[in-house]
Amino acid sequence: MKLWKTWAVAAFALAAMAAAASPAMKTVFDKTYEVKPESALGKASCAVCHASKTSFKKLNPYGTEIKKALAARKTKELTAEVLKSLETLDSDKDGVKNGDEIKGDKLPGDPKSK
Ligand SMILES: [Ca+2]
Repeated sequence: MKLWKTWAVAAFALAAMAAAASPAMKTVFDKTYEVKPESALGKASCAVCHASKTSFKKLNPYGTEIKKALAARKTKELTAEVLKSLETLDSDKDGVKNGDEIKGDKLPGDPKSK
């Protein structure tokens, strides 16, 4: 009985981790745009889409548009196609399109970075 409880807790924890946005999403982004660890995008890491590196519950404007695009596709799996579909948008409204910001190693979810 005790062992079963331990297993249930572990399974729940794993499920919770899978539901949260995940290093897997960052991997897709990094692969799609060939992000180098020493670049601004590489250093921003999770903060490319999240409000900060430590505040994962909040998304920045770019992360919010990714979330919308995934919801529209009824999926939770981030793909290169989803990312590319957002390149012509200007998520943080700083006048520079997401695709151009990413190519220029700027943050598409931070209006102070363009
Ligand atoms: Ca922008």
